[in-house]
Amino acid sequence: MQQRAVVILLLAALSSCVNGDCGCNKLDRDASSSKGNIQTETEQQQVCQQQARNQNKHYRDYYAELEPEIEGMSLIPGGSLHVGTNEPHFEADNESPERLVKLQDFYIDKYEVSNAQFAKFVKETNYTTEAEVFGDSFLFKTLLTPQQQAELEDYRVVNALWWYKVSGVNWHTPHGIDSNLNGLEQHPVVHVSWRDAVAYCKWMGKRLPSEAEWEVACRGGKQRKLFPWGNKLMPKEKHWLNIWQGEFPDGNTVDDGHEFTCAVNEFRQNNYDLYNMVGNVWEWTSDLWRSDDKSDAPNRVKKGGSYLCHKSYCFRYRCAARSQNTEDSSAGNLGFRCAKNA
Ligand SMILES: [Ca+2]
Ligand SMILES: [Ca+2]
Repeated sequence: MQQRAVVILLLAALSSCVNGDCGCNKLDRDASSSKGNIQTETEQQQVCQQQARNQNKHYRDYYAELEPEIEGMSLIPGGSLHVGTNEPHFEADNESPERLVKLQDFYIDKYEVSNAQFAKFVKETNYTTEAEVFGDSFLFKTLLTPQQQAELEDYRVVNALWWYKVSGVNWHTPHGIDSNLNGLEQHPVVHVSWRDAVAYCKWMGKRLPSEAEWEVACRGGKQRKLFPWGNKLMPKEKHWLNIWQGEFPDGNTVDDGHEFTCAVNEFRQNNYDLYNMVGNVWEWTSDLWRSDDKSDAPNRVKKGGSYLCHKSYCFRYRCAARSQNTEDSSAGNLGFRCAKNA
């Protein structure tokens, strides 16, 4: 009988929370002032439910519907949710239109996968990444000496001459063939292809997030915001993400403290307790860029932008922004995080 009473109390508490009595509405006041509708309420409730789950962990003993906690992951409430935008910055990227997607509850990693985590995977499985098989990966020019840049002039990416294809570069040597992982253990693993990311997530009993899942997680229960925390790039005059400051590509002032990657737990960005969703490294998603692409190495959607993004040429550190790479490609600013069904 005691347990039943607790369950009833809990249901009453959750019900009042959903009705807005727990103060969650304050978090989303600006969202509700946009186009108030049922979806808006759904998205407000997301944060509310998430908070109820996080604040009332002991209720799990009594309330079977609450999902168990998974270390290092956040539970993202599903529902009918908005993705995309009607105010695209890059038309060709198909950021628009805004649309509703229906999602089940799911888990997503709080952090990008780190070098230490990927090293454990490689140690236990002897996995060889695609960059190691191909024998090269793409490096940003400031990681090369002027002499190396001159030697590798013909190995630059057309239309993006700051990228060099460099032999011997892979996840072990993220900053060039003479580099190593010392001091970068908690930084995101890079130079990993989409297939490498899929293999890692599978080994973890997880999977890559779909683009819609990634974007809903990025939005943190808010609606029609540019960034996971809102529309302002630097609330409280603080840096909220690792991107490029100064002139691109020849004058990074490093105002945010990071010329290249930062630790995966550096920038907490939203109410779902997610870090570095935007900025730091791009993140692979499971989606094809074009659903009818039947090629051997189709383009896959990547999200979030990276430490190399600058508003002048790559304003893609927004939740709705998207880009693509072939699934066998790798670079020094591209990593991933995993998801899991709830
Ligand atoms: Ca930076
Ligand atoms: Ca990221």
